[in-house]
Amino acid sequence: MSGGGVPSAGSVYGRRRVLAWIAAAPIATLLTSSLAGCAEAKPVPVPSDTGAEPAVTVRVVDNHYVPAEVEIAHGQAVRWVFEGPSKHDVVAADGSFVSELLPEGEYVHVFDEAGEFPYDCSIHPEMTGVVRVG
Ligand SMILES: [Cu+2]
Repeated sequence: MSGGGVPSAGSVYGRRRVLAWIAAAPIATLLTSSLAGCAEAKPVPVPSDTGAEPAVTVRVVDNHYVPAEVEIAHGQAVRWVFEGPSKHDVVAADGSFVSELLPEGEYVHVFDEAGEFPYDCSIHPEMTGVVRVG
């Protein structure tokens, strides 16, 4: 007698292939999502509050925010002055203020809510700053 209830070698092989694929799927998903993280686009720029009178000015000079930490009262504005020659930007971790990449010029943002607002430069992750709003 041949066959009967004994599975053929082919079907055992097939089942192993499926199990291997299931085990590999989460790894593939992780790889895909970490790659997507690298390619993550910067948040949409938030227009500069150009008319506002700034309470403090932060210089954006290669490759630092000076000073990196500023403290203001709520309702006040911070002005970032880009001094070049490289392009930089100001990108809030929460997306509440986001400038264009600028070689020079300025960006102003009015902070209406109290809190701590960390930010960085989208092309120089080592450039970090924080605005503390009392
Ligand atoms: Cu930069």
